[in-house]
Amino acid sequence: MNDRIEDPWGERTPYGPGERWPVRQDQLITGDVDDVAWVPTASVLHSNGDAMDLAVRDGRIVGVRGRPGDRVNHGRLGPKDLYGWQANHSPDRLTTPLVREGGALVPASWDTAMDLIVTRSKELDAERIGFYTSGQLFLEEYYTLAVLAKAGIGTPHLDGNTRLCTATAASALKASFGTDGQPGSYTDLDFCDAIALWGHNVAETQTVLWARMLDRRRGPAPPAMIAVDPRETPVTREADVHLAVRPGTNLVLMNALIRRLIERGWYDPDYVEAHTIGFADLRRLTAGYPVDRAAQLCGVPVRRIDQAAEILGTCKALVSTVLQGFYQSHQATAAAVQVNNVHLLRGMLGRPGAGVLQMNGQPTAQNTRETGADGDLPGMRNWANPAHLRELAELWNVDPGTLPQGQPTHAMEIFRKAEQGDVRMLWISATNPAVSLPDLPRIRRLLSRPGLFTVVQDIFPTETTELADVVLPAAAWGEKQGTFTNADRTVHLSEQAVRPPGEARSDLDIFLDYAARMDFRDRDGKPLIRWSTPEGAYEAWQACSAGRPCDYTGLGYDRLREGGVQWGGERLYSGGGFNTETGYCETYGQDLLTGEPQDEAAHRAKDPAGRAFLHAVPYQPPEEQPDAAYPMLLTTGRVVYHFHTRTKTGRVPELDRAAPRPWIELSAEDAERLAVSEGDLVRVETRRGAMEAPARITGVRPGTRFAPFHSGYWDTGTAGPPTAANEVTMTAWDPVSKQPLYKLSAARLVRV
Ligand SMILES: Nc1nc2c(c(=O)[nH]1)N[C@H]1C(S)=C(S)[C@@H](COP(=O)(O)OP(=O)(O)OC[C@H]3O[C@@H](n4cnc5c(=O)[nH]c(N)nc54)[C@H](O)[C@@H]3O)O[C@H]1N2
Ligand SMILES: Nc1nc2c(c(=O)[nH]1)N[C@H]1C(S)=C(S)[C@@H](COP(=O)(O)OP(=O)(O)OC[C@H]3O[C@@H](n4cnc5c(=O)[nH]c(N)nc54)[C@H](O)[C@@H]3O)O[C@H]1N2
Ligand SMILES: [Mo]
Repeated sequence: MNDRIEDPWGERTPYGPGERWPVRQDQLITGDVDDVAWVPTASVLHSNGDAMDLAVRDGRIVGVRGRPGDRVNHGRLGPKDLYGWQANHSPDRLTTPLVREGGALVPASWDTAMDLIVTRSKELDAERIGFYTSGQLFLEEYYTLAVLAKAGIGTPHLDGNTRLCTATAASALKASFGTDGQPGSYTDLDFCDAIALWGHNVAETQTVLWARMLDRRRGPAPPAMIAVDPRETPVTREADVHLAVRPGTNLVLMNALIRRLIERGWYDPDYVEAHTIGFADLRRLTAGYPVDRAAQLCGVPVRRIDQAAEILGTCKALVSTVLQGFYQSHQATAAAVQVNNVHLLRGMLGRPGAGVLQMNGQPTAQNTRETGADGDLPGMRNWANPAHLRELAELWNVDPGTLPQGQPTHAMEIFRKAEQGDVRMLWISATNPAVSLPDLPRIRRLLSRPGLFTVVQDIFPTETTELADVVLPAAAWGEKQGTFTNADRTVHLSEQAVRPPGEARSDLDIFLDYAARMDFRDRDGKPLIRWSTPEGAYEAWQACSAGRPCDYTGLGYDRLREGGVQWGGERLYSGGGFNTETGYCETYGQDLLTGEPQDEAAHRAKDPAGRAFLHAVPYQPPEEQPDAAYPMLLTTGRVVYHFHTRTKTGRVPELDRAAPRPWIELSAEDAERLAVSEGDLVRVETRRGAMEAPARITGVRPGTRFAPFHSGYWDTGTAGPPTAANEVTMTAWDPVSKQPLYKLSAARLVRV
């Protein structure tokens, strides 16, 4: 194997259209291979779901290998997966509960810690208690949390960090197709003749998926490639057409592309007629977006938009992927939905090579959404549909009135309630908001409020555990059993390979312990939560999912032991029927400009009857615009070697060495104007705060800066200059999905 730090994608194994992607098994192991036991799992450092085995010797993980037979990766692994498991052994793992005493966190027994939490829970009304969870736990853990929060406590304040991540994927899928669930499959890459990457730096964020794309590009009859990104990245360098749009103009571009498809007749009128509603409005609205107007607003040449339109309009089988360049911007859902529109107009769904992936980011984000740990109702049920609420009440054997009614509280609102004193207990699991939420000065302030009781459940000390009242030590991936579902609906079973350190417990066991101590009961006085193992939780979830789009009933642990399986089959919507029946859909819809929910009568009046919605939305400029004081745009994102707030990858020597510090990207012409040289320490300032890092001169759009968001103060010690990008980002979100606008701040840059 070549050096996966030097070359994150590994050797090419070219293949042609309709052929099977060749196997290439990647492996990294310390010591002798012959004396290890192999334990199956899948990657938890991105959403691709790469299947792998952990090598175990003497009760310790000593390496990994990709699983050649798995449908997702055919044996390949990326740099984070090859090296990342070493974080499990970090000497500073949390091994006992901690409680705050006289200002400091001190070790305590599980009884002491849990008693504090239970006492506080019993003192407070349901609406005073909030839960903020993750996209990195296992399905069994989310489902248990969702049941205890909704039917045990009865609070509407439950959400995941998936709000920051793929809330827009869910919103866009629901808005167009009626429910969440990816229409496409990774195997579409084996058949397509065009790939469009909408705000997705797939080369750095899903390295194995990128390897599959590159292998098609190096084989016979390669697919064309379009990339939309204001920066130069490995993706944009490979693409045939790179649209380096000004941040915040995705919707203008999409409207112009759609106008072009319609005016050139590059659409399938029979498919549109039979399977969609809204075409006339879409045609009327996009007529206002001629290519030259878009070129001006987006800051890209007319010719390049025309080239992209021609590829989209004339290809035979298109794969689109959409991610944070679209989702973390204003009008996020409106823009993401236009990608669905392109596929609907061209009938590019439900057949080999034609698919949309409204991507996930975190490894288990799909499950947060499916199980309702993001606040939605479990099983892609509709919170506004009383029949769906009754189904759940029946299943859990509780009175429907005990479940929270109405719209669930989204994460940004939960934090606002904590700031205002409406939420008095906040239980944070497997996420590090003191680095990952926008406007960190505000987040630190509100998490430190004396009136707020904060529980933080993590595997390491973090910027967030530092602010907690109680810290609970969790078992990590590899130390517990459970399932999770990747971005193309493939479900993997992850087995327990080793024991957790010290007194750390699985997140499932922690939630079960809490439910038992709270003595949650059903209508007949029996325990509300009747399972005590991962498989028991999974079986309860299977029953909950029955008859819904994400039906897991055929996918028991035994079946998953044979390898990853997709729920819903290879592709959704093959027959052209969508999940938009009023009684079945997950949402009655929202105004995509304002986010205002529509009611059942409005949905019924449209009579979608299994047809998909073509939504038309006018562009509005972002609220925060560059001005004299803050003349440029800052956008933020990821680098290939690090995962989020670096709690794992920062503890892995190979990965830490590859990118020990953040940086700030600017174009050569801006650097010259500002007299900044490569490596100079620079400072980005916004109305919220400042961050400092060395300058990097790159192919980013002039007028735009980019900073990775990975580094909290844990990296540098509290005394150092601020390195987290979220010191400068703002508290603002897409009105439909409520996903924050990490990709868009007016800022200025100064040399330090
Ligand atoms: N190495 C690594 N891989 C990861 C992760 C990680 O932390 N590290 N995290 C995982 C998770 S949770 C997620 S959500 C995914 C995210 O995966 P991506 O979405 O691919 O990652 P980002 O870097 O956040 O954003 C993608 C691109 O959006 C571009 N962009 C910025 N502003 C705009 C804009 O206005 N319009 C357009 N069109 N593009 C814009 C940025 O320049 C960036 O290159 O990655 C997953 N995989
Ligand atoms: N500026 C800016 N900010 C962003 C983004 C951006 O692009 N730009 N992206 C956003 C996105 S897409 C995301 S997904 C978020 C990610 O933001 P976070 O979720 O805050 O990031 P992580 O560092 O992954 O935090 C996960 C935490 O869970 C812990 N953990 C890991 N495994 C387990 C486990 O099994 N059990 C428990 N209990 N704990 C565990 C880790 O140690 C870590 O502290 O950041 C968001 N913030
Ligand atoms: Mo994410």
